[in-house]
Amino acid sequence: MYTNNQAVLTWIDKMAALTKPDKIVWINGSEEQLEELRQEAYKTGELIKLNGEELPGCVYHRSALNDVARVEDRTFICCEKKEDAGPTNNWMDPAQMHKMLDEIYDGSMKGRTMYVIPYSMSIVGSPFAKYGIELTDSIYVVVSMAIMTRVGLDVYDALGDSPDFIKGLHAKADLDAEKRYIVHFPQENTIMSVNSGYGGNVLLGKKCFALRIASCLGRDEGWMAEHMLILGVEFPNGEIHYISAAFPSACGKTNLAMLIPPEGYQKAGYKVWTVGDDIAWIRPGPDGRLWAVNPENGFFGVAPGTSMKSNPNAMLSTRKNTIFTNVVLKPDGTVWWEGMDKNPPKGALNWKGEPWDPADGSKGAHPNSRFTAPARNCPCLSKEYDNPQGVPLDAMLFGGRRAKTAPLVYQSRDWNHGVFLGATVASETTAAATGAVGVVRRDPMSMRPFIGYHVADYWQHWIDMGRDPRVTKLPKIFHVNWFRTDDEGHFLWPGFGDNMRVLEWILKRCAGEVDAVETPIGYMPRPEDINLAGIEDEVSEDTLKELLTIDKDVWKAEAADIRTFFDQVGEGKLPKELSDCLETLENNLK
Ligand code: GTP
Ligand code: SPV
Ligand code: MN
Repeated sequence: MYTNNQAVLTWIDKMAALTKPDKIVWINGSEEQLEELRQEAYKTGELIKLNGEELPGCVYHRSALNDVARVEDRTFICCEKKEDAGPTNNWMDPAQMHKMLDEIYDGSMKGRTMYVIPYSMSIVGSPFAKYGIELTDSIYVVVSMAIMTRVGLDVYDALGDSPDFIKGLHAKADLDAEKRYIVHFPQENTIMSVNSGYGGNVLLGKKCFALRIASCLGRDEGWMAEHMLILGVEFPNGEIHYISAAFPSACGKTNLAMLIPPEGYQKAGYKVWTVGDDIAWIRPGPDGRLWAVNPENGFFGVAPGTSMKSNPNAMLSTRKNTIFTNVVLKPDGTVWWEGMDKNPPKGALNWKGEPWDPADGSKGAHPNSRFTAPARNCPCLSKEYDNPQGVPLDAMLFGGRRAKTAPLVYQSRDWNHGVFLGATVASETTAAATGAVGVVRRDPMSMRPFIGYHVADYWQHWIDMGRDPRVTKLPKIFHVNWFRTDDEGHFLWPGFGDNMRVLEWILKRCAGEVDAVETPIGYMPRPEDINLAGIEDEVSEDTLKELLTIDKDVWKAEAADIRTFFDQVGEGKLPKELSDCLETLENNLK
């Protein structure tokens, strides 16, 4: 026992009485203790030690075959009133849910160990910091939380006697998909996850706490929890400007956060610095601007497609002390995934643990296979990463995978219109969640699976932040789309490092240094203002024009679809500012 905090002790006793573990181990965050646990997990096969020469400190992990992504249909927000969870969340009465869960958890840790993990989201003791304790029967969860969050005994010191921590209970139970539940009780600051061992369902500091619960805290306390990367663009004169960007799961946040500028930009002295790749907590600073921190401490990144070519900073982040989940395991104790290079290994095991023959056409790594890497490993980690105040935002970006509709980039007319752009984001679904892949759905602010309350109230919170007297200089809001395709389905825009060309236009707009064209949907670049130097062969003037074209008929259909969406989810609470924006859009398209 490392604390006398009664709220902590009483709750742990209660959870132990329910789950009945053979023993309880208090995690202190030390490397010695973590190494002991890894050794134990090597014996049971829960973890596999990787090649210590090539990948020092790295381990391999497989989750169960039916347990490889977030389960949105089994994720619940159990607030008192159903109408407060809104139409985008599953809801059940809290008492009824507790009753059902208690039966599932009852005795689920018999013969197992319960680990007590004290962790902080953002820097312990900082104004942004929020504390949590996760109880789990999985060593994989312990070692993952130790990478993804700040785990340590200083959390108990910072907490003192306060009951103000987020309670998280995770039990693997039988990994029965029919009894898998990821449940949030916002009014009890409690998260309960059972019958899963997949990252997003069980690393409770991440989506469950830092987005679903934190979005409720942000609404009540006047700040924002968003599914956003944070990056800094350094100009040749040394000035750094910060941007946050929300793209849905597996739609490019990690890649943009670690962008390497094209050669011409590098020669001129441009650099990009990573502050975060998935989650941003944002609040007004003393200067009237919005300041953002990354509450996490590591990257839980999509493996497939990550290569020394597409994202060398991510690759280099995974060369030590990293956990690889559901990728290909090579006979030499290293790892591989589709898109890493063009040489699929022979004699390797696929993500299921079966001998894998690349020639048979099957995928070796699961499309949602992931790496869990310490942020410290990242070569382009921002020097502000550890700044408890965070960084001031010049721009916020929204975007998604849209094959047609959305142009490469456009700017909102003002904050409320920017909220409209975020509220109406649509994107093709990906392998990050179970269910069909490639289906276009509305994903407001890329937060659809992560908003802990009614989506329309969440939009209202965004509108309210825009007129908060503490905020005197708001970031400018933009929409980007790296995924527009031609008629054969090829991407029109090279993306990745070349996205720097779009960031440059965005920051010039923020500085008032470049004009724009007013269009029915917002401000768009003049084609000559997007720098194509060095990619003229790949992106012709005609291609750029196409990327910056909006088809009126397509947009009329889009506006109609937005109206349907607003009707479905508004439930009489749709902020007037958003319905006004929709009317303006419809009129502009006439
Ligand atoms: P989560 O961790 O699930 O939240 O995902 P993410 O938003 O961080 O996505 P990530 O950066 O991992 O990218 C997911 C997939 O999109 C990868 O397969 C990338 O190769 C691909 N991708 C990322 N950026 C671009 C881009 O600019 N253009 C294209 N065409 N693909 C991209
Ligand atoms: C996402 O799906 O947006 C992720 C991975 O970042 S998970 O932690 O599973 O949510
Ligand atoms: Mn994410």
